[in-house]
Amino acid sequence: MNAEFERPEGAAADWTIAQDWASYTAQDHAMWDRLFERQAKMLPGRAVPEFLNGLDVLRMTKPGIPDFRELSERLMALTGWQVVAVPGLVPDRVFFEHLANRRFVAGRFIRRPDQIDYLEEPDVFHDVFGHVPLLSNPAFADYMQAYGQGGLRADGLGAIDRLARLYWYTVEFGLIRRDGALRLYGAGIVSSHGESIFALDDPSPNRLGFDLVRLMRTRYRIDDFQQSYFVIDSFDDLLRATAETDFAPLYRALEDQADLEPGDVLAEDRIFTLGTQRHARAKI
Ligand code: HBI
Ligand code: FE
Repeated sequence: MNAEFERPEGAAADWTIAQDWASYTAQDHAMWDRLFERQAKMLPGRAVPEFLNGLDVLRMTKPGIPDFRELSERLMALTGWQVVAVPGLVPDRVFFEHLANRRFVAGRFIRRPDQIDYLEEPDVFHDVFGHVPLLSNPAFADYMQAYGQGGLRADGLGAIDRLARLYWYTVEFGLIRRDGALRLYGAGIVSSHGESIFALDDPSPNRLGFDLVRLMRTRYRIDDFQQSYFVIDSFDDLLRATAETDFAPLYRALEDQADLEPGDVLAEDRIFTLGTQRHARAKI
């Protein structure tokens, strides 16, 4: 997926840097608070309760950018995970290696005011607000580690692009069914004001049942809201579907199958919503 790029000066061999929490300015913390309040107001009743509970038990509800050391201490006690700072995107293998060892890598910088609704590289708000709360949930925490281990194996099989789709449509943009309703759990959704409304309420996107192989065939968009979201039944299901599966034969079988476009719907899909695709079409 990502080509070779240089490790910045000052980063350790594993690409980590110090968070240097004391060097955040008042403006940095104010930007976090602004983003936090906007999401915290909207997410009750939309995000899965485990996410909201994670914000609570990790004390992320207190103002300001979290100190990774304190966050890691609480997370370590709950599920054995840590949060470590990196300068930005890291190479795939480095990323997988950290996850396989229950370390979540997070950007330490925060977006500028003109980037409040969209930025390309994950900042501390996306990485920490979006990803960290669910790491307090044992099943999800195990899933993330299994993903990292699977990534290292996928690398050897030339299948990182396939596996990256799994991450995209679950960890970043996943929906979950709860008490007959759909709820958000993907970090890319819960950290985005626009997409946390769009993903649940807009008639445009498809909402389809999770199916591991189907999802690894499906291309995704990085420049706009998703055209399809995939719905899991539970975090235990997600963990089981991946940790207990040998991906090697799946990768081989996928070599003979054409990729699916982001908005495609198949006869065998479990359809929660058949989207109008109005949003996607309006952009072309
Ligand atoms: N690096 N910092 C960072 N954050 C990511 O989410 C990330 C990454 N490097 C690679 C990567 N994600 C993906 O390419 C893998 O999921 C395949
Ligand atoms: Fe992310």
